[in-house]
Amino acid sequence: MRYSMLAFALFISSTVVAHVGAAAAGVDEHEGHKMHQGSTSITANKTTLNWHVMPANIEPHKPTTITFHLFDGAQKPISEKDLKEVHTKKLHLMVIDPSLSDYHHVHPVPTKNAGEYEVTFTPARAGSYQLWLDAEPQNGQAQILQSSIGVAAKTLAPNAALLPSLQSTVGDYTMKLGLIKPMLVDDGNFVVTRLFHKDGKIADNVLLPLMGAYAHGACFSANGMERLHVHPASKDPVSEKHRGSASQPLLITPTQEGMYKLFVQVNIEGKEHIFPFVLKAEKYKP
Ligand SMILES: [Cu+2]
Repeated sequence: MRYSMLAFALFISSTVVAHVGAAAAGVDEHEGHKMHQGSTSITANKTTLNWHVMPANIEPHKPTTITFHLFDGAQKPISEKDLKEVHTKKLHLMVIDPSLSDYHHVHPVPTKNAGEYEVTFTPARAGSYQLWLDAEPQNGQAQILQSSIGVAAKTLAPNAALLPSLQSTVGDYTMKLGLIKPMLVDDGNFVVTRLFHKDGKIADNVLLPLMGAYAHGACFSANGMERLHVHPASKDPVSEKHRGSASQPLLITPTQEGMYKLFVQVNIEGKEHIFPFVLKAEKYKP
């Protein structure tokens, strides 16, 4: 099989959550990921999800509760039963500060009020946080909702502040990223994770399933316009007893030129680890 066909097939299977929302909307992908304050909606064929995020005070190292209302195009509250489970959860909320250094992946739960959800996280920084919610209605397609909390940041992480970094150490483990070529905008780019123990040996068979996958990648563009949510293009774990290879291939298709912060979240022998990296997306130059 030609590489491009393979890449396309894997693109469909691995990045469906990140891309279906904007594609279904019939909007230009660049537009679909634009950042808005307050509330955002992306139109799908059937149920359109909207959300309204309640203001929250951000104080470093103090638990902050994010509360939001989820409703459809007719203002009807969306309850948990109206949502499909994706990667073992009904809702995935990714929270990131403007410097793209403090990342949280949390799972909002319904309150007793219809369509209301909340989740608590502990920010490491003051200021504002960007919110990216992944949700898929029973009667509709996967959607990405975006908002922010705290005092709006004037600037996002400037490109210059992020230097490419393909190696990251957390606790006893080091993860390295392998790229076969520079990462190109609007192209499928294979980025392969390789996990090593501190003794330098490759750490095979230490990855446990985490939310139905061996790895969850969250990739944020430095300009704040895009968040990609990617999973290994290899087979998902079949049972909780299975263990994954040290090499997990992620397929990343950036639409923005410049720096991307990538967080790879894995479960190493029962303990969650988040490895940060910085990648550069370049325009194709013939
Ligand atoms: Cu994920």
